[in-house]
Amino acid sequence: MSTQSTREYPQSERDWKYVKVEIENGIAWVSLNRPEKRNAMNPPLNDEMVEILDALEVDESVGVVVLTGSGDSFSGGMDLKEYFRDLDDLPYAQQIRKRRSAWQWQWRMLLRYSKPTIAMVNGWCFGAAFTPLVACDLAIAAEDATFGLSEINWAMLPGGNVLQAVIATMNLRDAMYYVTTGDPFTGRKAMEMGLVNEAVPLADLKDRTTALAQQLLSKNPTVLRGAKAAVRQVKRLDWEASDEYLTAKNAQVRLLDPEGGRAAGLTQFLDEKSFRPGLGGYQRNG
Ligand code: ACO
Ligand code: V55
Repeated sequence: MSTQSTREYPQSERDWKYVKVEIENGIAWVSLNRPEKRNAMNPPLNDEMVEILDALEVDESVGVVVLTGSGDSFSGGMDLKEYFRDLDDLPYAQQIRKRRSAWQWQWRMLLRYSKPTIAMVNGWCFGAAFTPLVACDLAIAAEDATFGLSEINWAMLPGGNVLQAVIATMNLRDAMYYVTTGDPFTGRKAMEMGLVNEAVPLADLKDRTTALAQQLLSKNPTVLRGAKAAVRQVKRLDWEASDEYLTAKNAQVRLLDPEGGRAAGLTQFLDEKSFRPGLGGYQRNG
């Protein structure tokens, strides 16, 4: 345990080779950092991302994680040489080992992450980049960013759970169209289809993402963690199971919340009359 830092895992900000991590005012800016290869994801980048997400999850100085890319690209997808061609020549067990670290961070870890995550799509977003994009809770794109499900042009179908991510966000007609044609589309179109929350001019992208991250930082983290987990789970449950789950989840959140946010909110509304949800005014810990 370090004596200079209260952080349990200060290595989250260490010098990574293929990823840049900057922590500022509670926001961890995680940039895929191979701009000369348009941030294509190769096996060592994937290994680093597993370690980084693991470290940031327990880093007390971090409340929100933003995933983005260095230079003019979010990510050009899997590295066609190092992840596909080079792995084809390895024994199957070794291929699986390398593929697992891709899947591990791109959807397994992000889908169940205990802190809110925002994908900030600054530029090119192709193929396997859709998986972490959708596995992040929220997404904001530059309106002129270019998206594409280009797998069809490599005589592949969107594996690595790319298609699962597509179907979780886009409707069947749009999914089928872009998977079969491989046509590129803009950030604006991505917003219209519900693949991202918002599309803004590139010049405003970082400010808008920062404002959204700050809004999330102002919420009760225990409740936020429960709410985002519930959004993912309820989608897969029927009405009876989801009612049971939500009742249990609310009880869990109430028990775990060190701030006692539920009682505080009710007091502000019912007794102090200082908070009206439609008018704002709620003070955390108030
Ligand atoms: N895999 C491997 N290398 C890549 C990838 C990739 N996915 N994307 C870009 N690169 C490399 C290029 O080969 C080039 O390398 P070099 O400088 O050693 O020749 C370098 O990155 C720069 O790329 P350019 O194509 O020169 O850059 P440009 O700005 O003209 O175009 C673009 C960017 C549009 C992203 C283009 O690189 C591209 O189409 N990349 C492939 C995108 C793709 O189809 N990805 C999906 C792969 S399938 C999957 O993810 C499952
Ligand atoms: C893709 C991604 C994969 C994979 C196979 O289409 C195909 C993209 C992230 O891993 O193993």
